[in-house]
Amino acid sequence: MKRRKFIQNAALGSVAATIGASLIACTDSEKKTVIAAEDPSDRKYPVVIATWDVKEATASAWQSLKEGKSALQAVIDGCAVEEANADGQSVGVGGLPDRDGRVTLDACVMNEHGDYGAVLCMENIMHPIAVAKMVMEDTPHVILAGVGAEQFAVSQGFKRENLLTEASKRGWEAWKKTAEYKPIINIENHDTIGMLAMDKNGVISGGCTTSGLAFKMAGRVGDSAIIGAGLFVDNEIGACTATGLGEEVLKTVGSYLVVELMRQGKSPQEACKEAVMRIVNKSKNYKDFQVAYIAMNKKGETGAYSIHDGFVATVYRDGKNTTEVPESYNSL
Ligand code: SD4
Repeated sequence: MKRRKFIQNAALGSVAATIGASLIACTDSEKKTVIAAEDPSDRKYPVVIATWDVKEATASAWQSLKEGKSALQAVIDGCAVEEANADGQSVGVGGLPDRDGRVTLDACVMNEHGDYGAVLCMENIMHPIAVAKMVMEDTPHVILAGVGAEQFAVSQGFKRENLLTEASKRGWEAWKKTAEYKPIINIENHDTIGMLAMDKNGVISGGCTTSGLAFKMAGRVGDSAIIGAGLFVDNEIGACTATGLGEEVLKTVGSYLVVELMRQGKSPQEACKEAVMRIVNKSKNYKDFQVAYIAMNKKGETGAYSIHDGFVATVYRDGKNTTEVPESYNSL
């Protein structure tokens, strides 16, 4: 497939820069005025964007938006498609296990109010993203981990099930022969699902769900469910979510960084690129791992950037569900 720039329109970039500059100089109430005063023809929403080639997931989210459900519910419905897909070996059922053979899941959500809920290292529950929403809405906490998260899920009516499929078990048994821990770049071209949705009123929410890195140490938690790392939503500015080697995303608080860069006037694509470059510039071994960000701003413009080729994003906009090939730093 011919590589093309994800969203790169010089005119849009300069408009974004102008708006960003005005936002920096504005008070909070003025910020809302700036956004509300935008020309409606400039709006690029409703829109859904997700990491990797997950057209069924984005279609489900789009359908939910069409039915008038909230952006948050759309994200949960979209991510649930991949959580239930036993063929996907990095999310939900079928996820590759840790080195002890346990499938442990991380997931989180953020809504337009900046509320956040997450589950970490949870076993035996197929839909961690739905549990994360309940943590956000129905508990006094924002994160539940391990056995406590599982118990909470069961108390909310989720059923316990075995998430280790025969295929993933075989993968684990094959891995044990060498037991060499080496995260693979762009594993199976389908990975952690991070999803951002903006409804027809410009309201943004996001979610991220994963089984984490295959053959990780027991108890390992990555970026996906950690606010500011795997996901960040600021309804006044935009949102970002990540995929790839979570340790690197965590150390640079990647998704928060992308949103803050958009606040300063960068387009989603420029902001994703700068956040990726922070990692590239700090890590001598960036050639050995992948990190990718996807983002949207308050106008519904989207962008993405990855360290290596091979990352794709799925965007549903104007009734069209398309796989986009973002720019990357380093062609493999
Ligand atoms: C993690 N970021 O647990 C996740 C895994 C992932 O592509 O996205 N892999 O570190």
